[in-house]
Amino acid sequence: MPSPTPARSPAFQGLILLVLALFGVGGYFGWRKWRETGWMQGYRVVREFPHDPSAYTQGLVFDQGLLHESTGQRGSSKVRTLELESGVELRATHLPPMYFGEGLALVGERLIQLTWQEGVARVYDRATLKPLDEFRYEGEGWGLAFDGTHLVMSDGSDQLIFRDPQSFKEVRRVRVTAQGTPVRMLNELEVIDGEVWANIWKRELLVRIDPQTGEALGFVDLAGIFDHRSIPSDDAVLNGIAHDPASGRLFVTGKLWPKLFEIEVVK
Ligand SMILES: [Ca+2]
Repeated sequence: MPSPTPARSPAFQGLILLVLALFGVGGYFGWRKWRETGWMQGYRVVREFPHDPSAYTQGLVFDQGLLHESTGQRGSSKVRTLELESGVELRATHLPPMYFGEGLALVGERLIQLTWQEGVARVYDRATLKPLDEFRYEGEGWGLAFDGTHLVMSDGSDQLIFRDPQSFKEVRRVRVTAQGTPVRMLNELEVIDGEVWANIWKRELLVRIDPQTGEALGFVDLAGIFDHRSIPSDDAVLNGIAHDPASGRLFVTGKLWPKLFEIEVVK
């Protein structure tokens, strides 16, 4: 029979709070230092586009002037293709109600969509969104991107998992660190000029990652990009990065956000 858990004394609880506070203060000064060294970059909004405020965005991919988006929530998850300028949905395929859609990547003529806790990646035809195939994997699915050779996947931890795009088998994985500190809660992903960019869950922050070593190359602070007073939901967080390599344009949005932003990264 397990022994009862001893009650925590007020002094013990005070000690825990003090330790947490000291960690918080240390993080604040680390953050300031990063800004001063230019390791933390800012942004400028170039254009705003409409975005369906019912879309619980989990994956975003730019494709020749269109966007493909994966949305979550069991019972309403989809993969859909949108017109960038209007946000109008051109095509959509609903997921079976037990699936919670997550990251999305384009590999040739196929779109690959993760599910959160179902261990299934679904494969669709890029042009029609017709389901073609499925892969199985272990663990949670969060973000997905394609670097031209491998799929890159996040699972909410500090790890990036690289997979073969034909078999979905794991090839390797790296831990993401910023000056030795793990960067956790990596969520939606994008490969940009050989770097992996991730947005961090519940933060308006992008991290730029060296895919070979997992080292953070820098951060982009998106604080203030979206006025959260318009959508008073804790779920309405930044989640969605898409890049057009031809023009260099960069797009971001969030779950339930009524806007999608084209941004420029600035010093
Ligand atoms: Ca993306």
